[in-house]
Amino acid sequence: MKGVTQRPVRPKRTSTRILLVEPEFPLPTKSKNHSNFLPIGLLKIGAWLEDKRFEVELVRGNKPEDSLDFKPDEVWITSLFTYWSKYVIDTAKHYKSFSNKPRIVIGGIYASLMEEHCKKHTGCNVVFKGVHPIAEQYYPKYRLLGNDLNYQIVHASRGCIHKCKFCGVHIIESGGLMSERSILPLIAKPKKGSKKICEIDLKSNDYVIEKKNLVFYDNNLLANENIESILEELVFLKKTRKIGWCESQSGFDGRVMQKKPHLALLLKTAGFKNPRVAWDWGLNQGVSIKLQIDLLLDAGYTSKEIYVFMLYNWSISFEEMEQKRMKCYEWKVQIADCRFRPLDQAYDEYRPGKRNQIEGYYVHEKKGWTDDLVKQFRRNVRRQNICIRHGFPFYSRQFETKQALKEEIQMVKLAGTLEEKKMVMRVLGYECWDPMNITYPKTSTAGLVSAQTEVQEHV
Ligand code: B12
Ligand code: SF4
Repeated sequence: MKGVTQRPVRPKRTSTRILLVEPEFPLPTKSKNHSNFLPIGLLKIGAWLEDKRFEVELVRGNKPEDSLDFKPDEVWITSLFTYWSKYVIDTAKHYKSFSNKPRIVIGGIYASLMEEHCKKHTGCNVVFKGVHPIAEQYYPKYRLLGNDLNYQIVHASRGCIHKCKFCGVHIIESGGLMSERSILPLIAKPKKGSKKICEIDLKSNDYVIEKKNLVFYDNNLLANENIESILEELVFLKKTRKIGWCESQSGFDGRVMQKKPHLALLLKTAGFKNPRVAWDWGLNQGVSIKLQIDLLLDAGYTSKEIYVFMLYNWSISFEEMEQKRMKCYEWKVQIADCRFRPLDQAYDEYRPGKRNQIEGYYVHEKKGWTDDLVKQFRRNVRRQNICIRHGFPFYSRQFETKQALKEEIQMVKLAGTLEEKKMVMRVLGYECWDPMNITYPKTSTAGLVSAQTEVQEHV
């Protein structure tokens, strides 16, 4: 399609001023500039363009023409989840209407997964698909954000060794697995007058790491071919207090960890917090998930620090998801629930508080999911995570919202067995949800879908 390219897009020769824009995505205010949401792609593009002497400014959302410091010749917009396409479309239309008709370029995740949709609905000049090879060489220009962060985002690899059916990584980062060799060039800068960063010895004092905490955006960090040496570098930096904590936004690939069990201890010693493993397939994967959790426990993590990613509203039935949830309760680990959306889903109007939501978001009806079941599973996970975090044997809304009196809570605490506690709760007239039961929505026709599922794992 004309106007869609995978070749590294550049500004036009005649352009001098480039506006970088992150659309006004619906993020809770506290998430802005938080490790979860940062326009990292634009920060690298900004570093590259400034290096090439373009005038660059980064803004969020749709700024009125007269509020900007300059009249942009080009507007480069980033995109994120496909189901947030409307924010990108709205932003593109806004800047397209500027009096000097700037050239509009769009890249990022939605642009890479739904390039034709993006071209058609935004009316932009160029849709760029994938990772930008020139911008990739640059250290992100955090200064463009205008505030001081104590963490930085790192990609120690691109791509992945797997091709899971529900995942878009093989399209967005289509070159297969690309592993970085060393962490230092990715996170540090040479001191003035020192050698190039790639020539600097880790044990020397010739470099500085300005942002001490590291948030990894790798799809599959442990699959990196050099993962041992990278983790050993991190262990050294941690021990010498040159870095603080590390966190991987994606889960750790438990299959890799089972093959290389020593990685768990390296992760812990390198300062990785809140480790997550993914349990996307059936209940029969439970034995292996438990082994992975045990490796993390042996490495020194507590069970409630560990999260299990679980994809739901997908090819695993509600009943089987509930059984998986209860396994996590037995193991006392928390669940990070991920609601499935197809890779070409251009909208998501999911409303957690609304019952019988007929439309507005994707429901995987093929496997028996309904709006009620989706919302019930979410609710069950939330209540269970509260139980795990606080060590409660059951969940009660009256306890959570502090409606119960201190004396009543004390009465429940003093009751010996779980059954006795439940009885006291009944007498008090309070809700008492036991995580160890499959919990259907009140209106459900439960049990219609088989509990065990055979799924095709790869595309
Ligand atoms: C880290 C990550 C997260 C993090 C943070 C996301 C973020 N950035 O804010 C967290 C943990 C929050 C997260 C959550 C989820 N995620 Co996620 N996540 C990712 C991951 C691994 C990286 C995303 C990212 O930020 N990359 C950084 C990008 C934008 O920057 P960059 O790569 O350095 O940018 C380069 C290029 O993109 C390009 N570029 C970027 N912008 C621009 C602009 C221009 C003009 C140009 C020319 C180039 C360009 O050039 C840059 C330099 O090379 C991706 C997988 C992937 N590899 O993309 C999944 C991914 C985006 N996530 C996905 C999903 C499904 C989710 C969840 C919905 C999971 C769930 N069900 O709960 C949740 C959603 C949360 C929500 N609020 O709705 C899907 C999205 C699918 C879709 N339909 O859009 C992906 C693609 C993974 C998958 N399964 O396929 N995620
Ligand atoms: S392991 Fe993760 S990143 Fe790799 S293909 Fe599967 S879901 Fe995507």
